[in-house]
Amino acid sequence: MSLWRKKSITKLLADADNSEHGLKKTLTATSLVALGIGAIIGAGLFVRTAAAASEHAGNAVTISFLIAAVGCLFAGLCYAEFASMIPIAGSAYTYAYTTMGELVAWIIGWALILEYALGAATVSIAWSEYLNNLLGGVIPYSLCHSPFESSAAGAHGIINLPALFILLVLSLLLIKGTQESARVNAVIVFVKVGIVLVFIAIGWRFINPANHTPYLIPDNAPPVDLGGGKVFDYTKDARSHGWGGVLGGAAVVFFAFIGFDAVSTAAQEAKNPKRDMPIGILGSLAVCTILYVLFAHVLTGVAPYVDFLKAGKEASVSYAIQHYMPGFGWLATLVTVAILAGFSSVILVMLLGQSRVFYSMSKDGLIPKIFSDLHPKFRTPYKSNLILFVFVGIFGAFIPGSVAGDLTSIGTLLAFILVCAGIIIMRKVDPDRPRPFRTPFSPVVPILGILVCGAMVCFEDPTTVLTALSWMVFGLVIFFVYSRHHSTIGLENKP
Ligand code: ALA
Repeated sequence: MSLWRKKSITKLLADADNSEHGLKKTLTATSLVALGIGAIIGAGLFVRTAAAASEHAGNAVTISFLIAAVGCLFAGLCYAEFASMIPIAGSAYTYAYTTMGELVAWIIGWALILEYALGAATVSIAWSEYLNNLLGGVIPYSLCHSPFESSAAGAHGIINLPALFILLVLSLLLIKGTQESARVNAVIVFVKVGIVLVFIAIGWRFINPANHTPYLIPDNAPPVDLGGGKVFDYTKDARSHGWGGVLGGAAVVFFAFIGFDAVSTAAQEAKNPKRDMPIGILGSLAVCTILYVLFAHVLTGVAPYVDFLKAGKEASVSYAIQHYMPGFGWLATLVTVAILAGFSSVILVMLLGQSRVFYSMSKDGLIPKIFSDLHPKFRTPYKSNLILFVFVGIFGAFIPGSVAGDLTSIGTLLAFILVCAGIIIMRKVDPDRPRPFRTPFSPVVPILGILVCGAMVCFEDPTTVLTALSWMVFGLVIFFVYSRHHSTIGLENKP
């Protein structure tokens, strides 16, 4: 039984065309860009920008954003070629199945669970924090934190109920239908982009040029007293000052870009996938990069970045407005409300992406059939959505957000690297297949994608990298015990 058996693209496309009983084709180029932005702008921008600036890159967090964007651009160009060539639900997983064979496809599918399912869990935890912030902290600590967390005052977490709540609501919305979900998403994207623009426009007037010098954190930056006997020492770690800090910051803010590839998971539901997928992927990436760099420039200009180590650590954007933009308290509340809506759309697209990856894996026999059963009326994979809610809910309710967030980044980087490799392989083994969109300068761009994304993995926290590797080993066990014996291709080829 070969580990490298592949799916035929021709058969794959023929199966997808037989869409009478499959997923509905309802998404246009504009809704795909909106879907991308819906998945992209979230906790990464509103939470991790301040963390990356204060702990790693200082004002040069803008450069960190650009580095992360370059890695995503290279990977995005590779995604766009695949998505236009193989417009099938399932994204990187499907691409790998046709190019690198079953085992690599499984590895990517398994890594994508880290990206989408844990990504949704991470943002649901951030949602819970901001909700409590908006409500003035009325939710008891124990009911909005994981059992692994405790407050400075000694309270312990038990379960994160708001995170569970938002996951349930959005799972039910997804079951109702992709078109409805896309419509809700479009409204949220409008609000989210609007608030980012308003913050940039108003905040620009409050930039204090003194805050922007020096631009990088100097090698001899003084330690910062965090109170309670704790001190943050910039000189201790190469990832906390100078250019090392800029790269460390890139690994942190990379989370802010996760999601543009989620557009490719909806390829089968796009009206004109060959033209619209590249527009959806690259368009959403471009819009977000511009917004992020401007946002980071304003945030670090309005408030000194060391503030984000201390009082401004949580709800950093509201903090900056309240403390350094007198007369704009209303904006702080508005920003929080928009952030809550924004987080919801990120979770929605992540859950959508995950259920579509499961759909494809299940159609291929690698995971049980229940993951591709469609609802008789809504034609959505409702059982999969419900199982996913339980799985993601366990993480959202019981795991700290930072753990889930770092794992999400590693899983995504791994998938990006394999997609870049897939383009190089595909150009060799199937050079004549029509490619409505071609990755320019191949193999230079895919190789650069592998290098930049690989560098970001090296700048992630070593413990997180180990945990992610354990997850991948667990996946391999499942593959060898179950999946390869149930694979549709394997069963078809049996004598
Ligand atoms: N990019 C998404 C976010 O920042 C995952 O929340």
